[in-house]
This record gives sequence, C-alpha cells and structure tokens, in this order.
Amino acid sequence: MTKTALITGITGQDGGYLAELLLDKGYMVHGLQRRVSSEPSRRIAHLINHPNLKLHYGDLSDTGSLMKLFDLHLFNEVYNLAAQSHVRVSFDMPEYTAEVDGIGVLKLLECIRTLGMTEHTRFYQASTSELYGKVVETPQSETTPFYPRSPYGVAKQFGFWTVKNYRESYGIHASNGILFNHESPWRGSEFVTQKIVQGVVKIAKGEQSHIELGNLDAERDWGHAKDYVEGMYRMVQHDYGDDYVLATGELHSVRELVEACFDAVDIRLRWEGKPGPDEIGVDENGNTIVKINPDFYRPAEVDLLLGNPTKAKEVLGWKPQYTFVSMIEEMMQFALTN
Ligand code: NAP
Ligand code: F7E
Repeated sequence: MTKTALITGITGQDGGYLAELLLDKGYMVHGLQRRVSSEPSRRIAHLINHPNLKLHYGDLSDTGSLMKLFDLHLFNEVYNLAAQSHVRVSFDMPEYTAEVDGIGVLKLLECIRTLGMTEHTRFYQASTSELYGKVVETPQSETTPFYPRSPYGVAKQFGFWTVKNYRESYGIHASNGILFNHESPWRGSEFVTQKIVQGVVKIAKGEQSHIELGNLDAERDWGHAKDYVEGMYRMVQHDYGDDYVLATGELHSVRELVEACFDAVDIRLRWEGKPGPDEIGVDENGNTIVKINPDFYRPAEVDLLLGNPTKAKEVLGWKPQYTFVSMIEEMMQFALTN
C-alpha cells in the first residue's frame, strides 16, 4: 500500500532532500508551502510536476490551514521541518520564532490527537543541537542537559518537550531528531558555510573584494543534509518513537572553514591582527579578503557543538556517508559551476 507523508518546510534545504527520498521510495508526498510573492523554491522546482507530489498553501502560525489539511488527508507520517531556522534572526523576531518553532509543533500534534489519528500517524520533529547551547558536557548526547542560548533554541526546547509529552501521554509514535549543523549546495546563503562558499567563489572570479564575518572561532559539527534526512526517515520507520542525536562527531571552526574554501580555489590566506573585530584575512598580494563585522556577532553565542551519534548508529544503523571535506568540496563545486 502506498504510504502518505506530509512534509512541513518542504521548500527548505532538508525539505527538498526529504521529498526526493520519499518520492524515490514510492510515497505520496504532501508539502506545506507558504504563499510567497516570488517563484516556488528552487529546491523542489525539479519535483513540482511529480505525480506523487501535492503542495498545499498553509502556515504553522495558521491553525485553520493545518486542521483542514489533516481533516482531508490520512497521513501515515508527518515530518515537521518548518521553522524560522536562523539563530541570529531569532533575536530580531523572538515572538514570531516562538510561535512557529514552539507553538507550531503543538498545533500539529493537536491535529493528530483531536482528529483521532494517534495510532495511525507517526511524527518527526526537527529538533536541534542548539538545545545544548552553552554546553555542559562535550560531546553532547541524548542525555546531555539543555542550555539554549537564543530565542530559537528556547522555542525548539518547547517543541522538543511537547513531542516527548505527547509520546508519553497519548502513545503517539513521535521522535525528536537532535540534529547538529548540516549543510549542502541547497543551504540558505545566510548560514555561515554557504555564505563563505559563495563569497570565496565570487572573490576567486573577481566579482567581490572580500567577505564580512562574525565570530571566526565558533566551532561546529558540520554534516551533509542528505545523510541527515536518511536519519529522519529511519527514526520514523523504527518500532517505537524516541529521541536521537545525528552528528558526525567531527569538530571544525569557522576559521578552518574559511581556510578550506580559499584553499579549494588556490588562494593563499594569511591572518593578520589578534582575534577579534580588528583581525583581517589577506591574500598573497596583500589584498584584504576577510573582514570582521560585529553585526554578525550574536547577543549570546554558542561557542562549541560536537555530537555523539552512537545511539543512532547502534539503534537505527545510521552512519553519515559525507565527511567535512567531501561536504565542502560538493558545495564549492556547485557554487563554481552554477
Ligand atoms: P530552512 O532551509 O530554513 O527551511 C525552513 C522551511 O520552513 C522552509 O520551507 C520555510 O519556508 C518553512 N517555514 C518557515 N516559516 C514557516 C511558517 N511559519 N509556516 C510554514 N513553513 C514555514 O531550514 P533547514 O535547514 O531545511 O532545516 C529544517 C528544519 O530543521 C528546521 O526546523 C530547522 O530549524 C531544523 N534544523 C536545521 C539544522 C541545520 O543545520 N540545517 C539543524 C538542526 C535543526 P520558506 O521557503 O517559505 O521560507
Ligand atoms: O552559524 C558563526 C555563528 O548561522 C554557525 C541552523 O541551521 O544550525 C544552524 O545554526 C556559527 C555561529 O548556524 C558568521 O556565530 C560567524 O557560531 O551557520 P550558522 P547556527 O547558528 O549554528 C543549528 C543546528 C540549527 O538548528 C539552525 O537552524 O558561525 N558565524 N560569522 C556566522 N554565522 C553566520 N550565519 N554569518 C556570519 O557571518
């Protein structure tokens, strides 16, 4: 029997890869899409005419549009990927972020509960390593206490516990994927990996003089989105709902990322000045190609995130295929040729 899935956030980075994965497996895929004034997302443009894909207008802040969707379709699986997903922006829009990233999760689970679908519909929630924030242990696993450091992290904490509560209270097959940063050629250009990749390519092509960044010494565990949507799918197929960390277990700084990208286009980068707002990066001809702009600092920074994915490996058999190096190579290649 054909399975039916709903993906909220289908126009986002992960939504595009998950839609591809589920359509390849023969699913009927429904996607929740916001009405926007520009063309529908480039990430699913190649899937728009797929006979098993149906898009619906709606918004996580609009309960009526969600209820209508759940009333009309029997979803076997719901993947909640929709969110205001930018940590820095969440400081500018804290209330909206709480509404969508926190209360939005509750709205979806209430649709499942009130329509009597608790035994029929499995639920995946896009939780995040930002829950660990100011980390209390390293590496972080499913048992590490949370200490969110942004309105985004706080809103996602509400979502995380709501999922756990609905699982325990109503027996819903609901899982939290605590996903560490994951990137790809489809990553939004305002996230640090894509911003650096696209900036370095423009500098190499002579189209831009320099890139402006914030904290170069933040460290992250960066994986590839394709690997991570496979992990989401495995959580939903498992016998019972649970919470899992997906991460590579490899740590790199923003500074290393900048160096790796310039290296890929044969530009030798040298740092000058002490770490902080006055530090610059120069090329072999003495041109300044990296500047620090304090506008990109955050009111409260998350200095280090490093995940321990042992549980996902042992229980779900999940293992990332990409490394940090192959992920950056793919992003650079895409930016150079598109
Ligand atoms: P993304 O590229 O920013 O995509 C977010 C998606 O949510 C887009 O489709 C966006 O629609 C949609 N959306 C935003 N506000 C909405 C609203 N009010 N109602 C309905 N849809 C809305 O994010 P991503 O990188 O794919 O991440 C997917 C999910 O995983 C997010 O929940 C994010 O918080 C979480 N997460 C991401 C990472 C990561 O490193 N990528 C790590 C951990 C967790 P538009 O296209 O119209 O903007
Ligand atoms: O920042 C530093 C910045 O915006 C990474 C989201 O997908 O992953 C993502 O959140 C680091 C931070 O990702 C710039 O201060 C320096 O320390 O790429 P980012 P993020 O904040 O880690 C988590 C897991 C999510 O759940 C989120 O949805 O890089 N940084 N200079 C900069 N960051 C940005 N964006 N821009 C800069 O110029």
